[in-house]
Amino acid sequence: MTSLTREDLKTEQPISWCPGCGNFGILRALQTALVDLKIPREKYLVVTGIGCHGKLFNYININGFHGIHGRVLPFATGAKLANHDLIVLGFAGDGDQYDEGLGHFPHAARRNIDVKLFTHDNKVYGLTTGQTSPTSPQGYKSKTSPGGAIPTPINPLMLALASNASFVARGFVGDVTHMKELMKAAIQHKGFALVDILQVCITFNRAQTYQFYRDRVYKLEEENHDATDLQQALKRSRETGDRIPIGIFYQEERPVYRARLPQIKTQPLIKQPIKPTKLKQLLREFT
Ligand SMILES: Cc1ncc(C[n+]2csc(CCOP(=O)(O)OP(=O)(O)O)c2C)c(N)n1
Ligand SMILES: [Mg+2]
Repeated sequence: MTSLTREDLKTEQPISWCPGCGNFGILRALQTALVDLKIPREKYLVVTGIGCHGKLFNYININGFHGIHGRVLPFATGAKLANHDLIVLGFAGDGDQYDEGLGHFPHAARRNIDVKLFTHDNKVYGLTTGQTSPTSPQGYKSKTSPGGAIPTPINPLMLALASNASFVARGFVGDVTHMKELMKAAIQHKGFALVDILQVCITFNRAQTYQFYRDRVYKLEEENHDATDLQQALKRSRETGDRIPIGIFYQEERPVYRARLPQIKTQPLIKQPIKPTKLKQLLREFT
């Protein structure tokens, strides 16, 4: 199959996200990005974490792996190294990626593992009913921080830039067409790509609403941003107040991790013949 339609990408699973959830925008952007790219669907692998975002696995008719909490990047990395012909798309939550899975994040970025990471950054633990997350703003009130969150939030874009990520972007669920273009750019980028998505949780996060973001977001490409300039990218990534930039902050060409692995230079690992180890010989050697 060479071309896909949105219908091809739908599944029969009833969608259980709350009506108005920002995840609908992410699903729609993904469907339309894949339709636009005209790449056969068997080329893709979707890997999701645990949380409301993880249900995306059930709603997109693409081969997938619904992993465990915080482990999108290890699974995605393993899949990519085993079969580098796959285009590996990871979908993680803010809790999932920037709390439970935080340790994996800078390493995937600095290795330039060729996976695309889309984070549903709703600034709240959605599925477990609204606890404060690592990206919740300081002072954020929830059942786990009734007096207001004490720590400052993690800034995923600064973290990605400081970890030498070769593609760093931010999208907003209130602008699906723009987000779709970011997804396409990330998928076409050779190397690790982060698209942190401002996703609205209408049920538990009553602070970062659609209107909150509509009043603040602006597009980098409309302000002469130079995405090859790391200093500019860092400066823009620090803007978090009344003006919140969306778009591509930074992009650079750098060899991907697997290109430096001699074992898989000629063909993917899964296509290589299995040479059974001579067990007896090994046992003799090590006993
Ligand atoms: C190891 C582990 N710890 C905790 C949980 C419980 N848990 C399930 S979903 C979730 C929060 C998900 O929040 P986030 O990643 O932001 O996703 P969202 O629901 O907001 O999309 C937690 C803590 C779990 N499933 N596994
Ligand atoms: Mg969340």
